Amino acid sequence: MKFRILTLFPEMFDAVTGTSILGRALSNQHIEVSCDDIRSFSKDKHHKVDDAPFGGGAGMVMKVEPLRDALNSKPKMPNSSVIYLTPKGQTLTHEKVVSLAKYDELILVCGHYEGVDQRFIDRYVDEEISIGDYVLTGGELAAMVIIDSVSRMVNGVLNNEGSAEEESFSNGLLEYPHYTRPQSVDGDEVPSVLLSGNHAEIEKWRYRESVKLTAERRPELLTDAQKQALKDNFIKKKKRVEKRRL
Ligand code: 4HQ
Repeated sequence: MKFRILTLFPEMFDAVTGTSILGRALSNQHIEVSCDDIRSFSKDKHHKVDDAPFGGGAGMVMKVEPLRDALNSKPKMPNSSVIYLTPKGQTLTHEKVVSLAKYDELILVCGHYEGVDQRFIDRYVDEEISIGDYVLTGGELAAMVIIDSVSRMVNGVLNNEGSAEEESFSNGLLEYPHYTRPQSVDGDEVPSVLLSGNHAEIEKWRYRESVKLTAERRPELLTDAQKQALKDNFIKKKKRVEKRRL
């Protein structure tokens, strides 16, 4: 997977290229990250990349020509998508991350100020993506979220092959809790089932914990079958309590 970034701040991307998993993915050539500095494509004597909005109002708008020339400075790969990061875009989800991982190249356009001239978006952008309902100072952090989340879906990037599948959202549920040594810390114990060595019981326990946590925090993620299973379990427990009382 190749990530090509159009940005006014290429140095910000050192944050993702240096770190553990992505650093290794880069050296293994599972992924590739390159930046094109939009400012270097300005033909203006002051390297201007923005201008005041037509119609008036606060802030500045990024000009079409430097963005267009930065984009056209290298050929696109055949299976590539041009993405503009903006709060107006489709919200990023696990499903969206998985579908983006099918491309060979993602070209990530990072805007600043009030955003970019609409004519650049209309002519060159394939899709607009938002990483959430809040406002950033620029698209760079959003682009890094795309790079990070999409990279871990690329074959070979995670060394532990199972771990992309087992985590939150891959099965549509929030993750079960994790524990490691020591078995007891400040009087707080690891749930005993995890020490039992009974893998079928451990798997059942983890699945139930996932469903319980999802019901508490994100009930909208549960399927009808999972909600029904929770109810049935609740009824069974109530019946057991009633039996004990008799
Ligand atoms: N911005 N998800 C404004 C975002 C953003 C988001 C990027 C701020 C674009 C012009 N991008 N610039 N939320 O807030 O992707």
